[in-house]
Amino acid sequence: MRVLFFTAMSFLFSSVVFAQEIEDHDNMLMDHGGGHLMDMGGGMVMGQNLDTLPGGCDKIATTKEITVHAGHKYAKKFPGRMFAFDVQEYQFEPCTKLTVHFINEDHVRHQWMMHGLPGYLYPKGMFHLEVTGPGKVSGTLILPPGDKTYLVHCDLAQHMEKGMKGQLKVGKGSGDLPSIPGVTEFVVQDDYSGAIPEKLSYNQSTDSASAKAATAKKQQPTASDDSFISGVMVVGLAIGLLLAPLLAKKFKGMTAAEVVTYVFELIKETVNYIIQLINTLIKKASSGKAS
Ligand SMILES: [Cu+2]
Repeated sequence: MRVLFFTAMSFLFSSVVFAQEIEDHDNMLMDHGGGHLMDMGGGMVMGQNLDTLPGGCDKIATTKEITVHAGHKYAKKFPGRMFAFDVQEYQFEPCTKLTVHFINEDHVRHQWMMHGLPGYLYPKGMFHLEVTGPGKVSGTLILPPGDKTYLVHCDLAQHMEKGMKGQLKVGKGSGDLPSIPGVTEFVVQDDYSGAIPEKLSYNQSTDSASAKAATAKKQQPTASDDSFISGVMVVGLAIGLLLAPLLAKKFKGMTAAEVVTYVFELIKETVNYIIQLINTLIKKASSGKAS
């Protein structure tokens, strides 16, 4: 009897703890129409479609359910990444009715957003689940026909770049998307060697990814070089434009030799003026000290 009591109590306790940790939004969502469901607690579903067949689907081919976990802890196995889904790649039959249970395990906002769906069925071609803070939200859509790879990601600033990115293939898919953690190569490979990029020895690297990155660096001038050159050019052009009318007036009717002489005189005068100025300042400073 006591054992039963303790079992019951611990079950109750653990379910309370679980409820506090992961908030289930599914029963709190309000249907706003057009497949848009939302509650005040940060749970949201957009592009929900329970029964409208996409063009080209005669019937629902099969019904599937997946649970997607999102959180910082799933990124730990991907060096340099901050957020991730627990699974990066899915594949389904065309015209599958898919229910996604999305569980956010972080104390920030995360999304599971799918792109490239038919716009006549899904607003902006998106199906989108969102939870703020630890919580769960579920949504359903019907996948289109044909072979296509769809991007799934979290659209919050920098979350995709930090690893929260995956792909969902319908049928055979249409190839692989870049920068899917653990699936495909990064588009821009970060370099953690600590070396200053400009001084990198391009031949020393045996790692193919960093060699590729090095080649890319070699081919393109760096941004700082570009801006320096254009900066000098802009200043030069501005000075030239300002001085051109003045000089043109001054040099009118002069021969080349006269112009050169004039410019030399100008420089000499300027230098003399600066020397005089410095002398005056030194004199002032020393007389100040003496008195
Ligand atoms: Cu996120």
